[in-house]
Amino acid sequence: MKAAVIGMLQSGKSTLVSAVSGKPPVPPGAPEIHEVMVPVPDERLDWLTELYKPAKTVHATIDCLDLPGLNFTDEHGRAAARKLFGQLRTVDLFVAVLRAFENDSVPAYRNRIDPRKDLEELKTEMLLADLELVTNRIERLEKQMHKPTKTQTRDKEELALHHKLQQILESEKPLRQAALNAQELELIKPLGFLTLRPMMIVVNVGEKQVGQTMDLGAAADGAEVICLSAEIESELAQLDAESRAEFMKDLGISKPASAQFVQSCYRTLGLISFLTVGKDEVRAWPIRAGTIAHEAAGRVHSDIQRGFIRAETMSYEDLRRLGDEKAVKAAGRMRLEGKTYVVQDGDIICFRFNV
Ligand SMILES: Nc1nc2c(ncn2[C@@H]2O[C@H](COP(=O)(O)OP(=O)(O)O)[C@@H](O)[C@H]2O)c(=O)[nH]1
Ligand SMILES: [Mg+2]
Repeated sequence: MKAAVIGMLQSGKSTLVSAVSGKPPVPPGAPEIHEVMVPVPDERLDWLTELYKPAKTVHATIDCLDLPGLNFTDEHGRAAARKLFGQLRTVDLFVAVLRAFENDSVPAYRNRIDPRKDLEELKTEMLLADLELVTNRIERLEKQMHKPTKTQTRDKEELALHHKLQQILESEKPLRQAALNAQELELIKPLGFLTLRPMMIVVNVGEKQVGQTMDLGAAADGAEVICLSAEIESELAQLDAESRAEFMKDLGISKPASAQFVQSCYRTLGLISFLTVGKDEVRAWPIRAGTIAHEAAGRVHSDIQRGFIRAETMSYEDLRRLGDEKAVKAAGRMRLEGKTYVVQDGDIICFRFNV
């Protein structure tokens, strides 16, 4: 899963990515995209590691792209933003980081601290980028229409669809609100529209606003909004567990940013985790909710999917309650599931296969 962390210049993106990944921050003003793996904290893995004592424990990860800051105030900035948008057409999720913190030594974008306006500007620019894309595509397809080609039926379908998308964008709505069906989505997939992707919002608040929530009103478009101080969180991430817990209590922070951030990403993307256990490895695997056992097997290995026989499944809750696998079996709580079983969050699965 790839999440692109976007926002205006100096909104705290790199500080946030550092806080959630535990890696040192990319220096301000860096012009490149930095890919940083963010492990998904999961208490279940900690407990399972105690039980199985595996050679290694592997957390699910989210790939975060820490991006250079956006600046739409001049032509140079707009061109850079357009180029950057072009590189983000295959990400799964956008995380918009909005500045709400005061800091006299960090110049504010457009000399204002207004997360709602920054969000509106960002959304408008993403809409415009998509509108340009759809308009270009329409032009191309219309030119092609005059020539007899093998793909004419498909082109006609696509053209009609793009006219529909153009209308939606012109009415200032993101394409994720277009209620497209699976076939339509497949047709436009290669274009990678930005506003088709889900978005999650992080408001980077000042030290004194920690613990408060912020209402972004209609600007948020129903997206999930979390408020945190990237600066404080990145300092917390450097501490050992004990002093971190103490500081968090003092500051009134109930959950560290890494957990909040990842949980929001997970919810926004509709992800859950299934688990595998053994002497070699205890591991969490991220999948979309609704994934069936046969597909889940493919995540582990293509051979396992190909030779799938069944999925021996127990729930983490049962294992935790009953203590070990033997007790789970004795209690009749070990299930044999087939290919079409819909995998649940926290399922511990042992795939039986034959190749
Ligand atoms: N006071 C304060 N300063 C922050 C906060 N987050 C980031 N900064 C500062 O703002 C500057 C820009 O942060 P950075 O993470 O590099 O922003 P980016 O350009 O969005 O990646 C740095 O000097 C940070 O120390 C915050 O929550 N509070
Ligand atoms: Mg940065």
